[in-house]
Amino acid sequence: MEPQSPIEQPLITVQQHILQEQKRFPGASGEFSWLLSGITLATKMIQAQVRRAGLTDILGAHGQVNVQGEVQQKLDVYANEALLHCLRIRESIGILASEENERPMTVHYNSPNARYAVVFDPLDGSSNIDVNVSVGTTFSILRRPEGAGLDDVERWVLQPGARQVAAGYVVYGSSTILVYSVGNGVHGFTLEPSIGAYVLSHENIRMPPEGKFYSVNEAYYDSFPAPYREYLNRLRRGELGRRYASRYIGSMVADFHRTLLKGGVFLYPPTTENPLGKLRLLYEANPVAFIAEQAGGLATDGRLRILDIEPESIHQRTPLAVGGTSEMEALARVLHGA
Ligand code: P6P
Repeated sequence: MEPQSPIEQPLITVQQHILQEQKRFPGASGEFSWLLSGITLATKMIQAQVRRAGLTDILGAHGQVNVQGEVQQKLDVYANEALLHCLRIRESIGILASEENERPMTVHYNSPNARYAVVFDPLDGSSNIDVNVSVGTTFSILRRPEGAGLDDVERWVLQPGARQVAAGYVVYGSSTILVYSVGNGVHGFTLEPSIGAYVLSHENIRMPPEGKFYSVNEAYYDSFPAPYREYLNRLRRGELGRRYASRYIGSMVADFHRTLLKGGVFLYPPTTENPLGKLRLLYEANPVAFIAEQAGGLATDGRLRILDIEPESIHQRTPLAVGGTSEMEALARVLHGA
């Protein structure tokens, strides 16, 4: 009798999965999987620091103020450097744009193979680092527009989210999970620390059409536009056909990840302080909207489908509501006066 294998089922790593997905891109020479492996490597480096944040002097403010006017936490700086380091050596990348940098970076200036732009938020939710709350990395991959030269930086990145060729995020939480899509469904990989590999743990994730949580910062309730207040009241009163509980972590990636797996709705409406919304279109809303739609959910800015918004600037903000079809259709009815 064959000895029992200690491994009950085959391990599929994210690299194997990417190679399988790669076959969907005719003519792709493996450069796409090489690009994505730069992201997976950088996030392993980041998670190793996030896990040790309280043990080294890496915790706490870096002292610099970033382009967002936010005091940079040292881990923000480290995460940004890790991603820039791992990605700038991928010859298929022409442009790198980060939440931490005012301007995009041009790499591989002369390479004809430089055909992708990667836009990312290296450490979303970083204000939560000091209190050990989940934080995350988001990324969005765009193809160079026809005829755009490397000096045409804005054209590479100012594309509607519908043109993303891939997008995803990593949540550094109770475990480290990478969720990504190349337009063929959504798949999650949990980091197995003992082997240092992201292993397939959530194949073909589908967002439940109806959930039991709504997720919003209720402290700003009075400053939300009236339709959003009415929507939240209906959720609270059970008028959408079920009782809802409230969950809000304050890290978009963690709040969205729960919404993706459990359903419901996550929203950051316009507020008095942020009349155009707080979240960033290119590297927060777009990756999340791409994943949500690939998993059967919806994402809007209250008027438009997030993925249809034509960006005008790299760090532009947008209102965001993302969730299952039931909650999102109910929001659309309220926003249209029903
Ligand atoms: P508020 C974190 O700073 C972040 O950019 C998102 O990750 C998060 O969803 C949002 O801001 C939280 O903002 O105003 O509720 O603290």
